[in-house]
Amino acid sequence: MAEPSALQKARNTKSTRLWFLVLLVVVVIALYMLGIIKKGFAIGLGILLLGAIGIQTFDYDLDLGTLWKTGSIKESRVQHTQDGVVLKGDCVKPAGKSEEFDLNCSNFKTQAEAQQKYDYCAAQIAENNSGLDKAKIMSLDVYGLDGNKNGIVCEALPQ
Ligand SMILES: [Ca+2]
Repeated sequence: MAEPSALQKARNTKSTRLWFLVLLVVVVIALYMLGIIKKGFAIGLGILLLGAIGIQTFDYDLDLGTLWKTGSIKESRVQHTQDGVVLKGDCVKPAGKSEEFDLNCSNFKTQAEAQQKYDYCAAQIAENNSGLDKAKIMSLDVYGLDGNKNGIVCEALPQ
């Protein structure tokens, strides 16, 4: 994968994206005040954007296009890892203190269960990141489940 450009880096910075969302809210308000868009539409957009800002301050962003289509926050989550890998939906890494399913080997009963989750998310990552092939995804070990990076996760767990 090529080195991310300065622009890409800026776009991936949490505060940059937060300010971009705030700017969008201001634009929506301005469009409404100028009578360019209708009240209901402005409120709908405003709620979506404020929701995105709220989520932004946690651990992940929302893909507004997906949110618009599915209405599901869970499916619309987007996360950028430190390596610049895009994770989406139920493959985002949970927050540190999150009560939702944490991606540690101790959270799986069997190796097969962990492997299934890993294989599913590895396929998602390949789909959402052009230029990341299977070998590269394996070498990144995004979820920290595969210390020796051989593609077999949680090898200490029972089959
Ligand atoms: Ca392994």
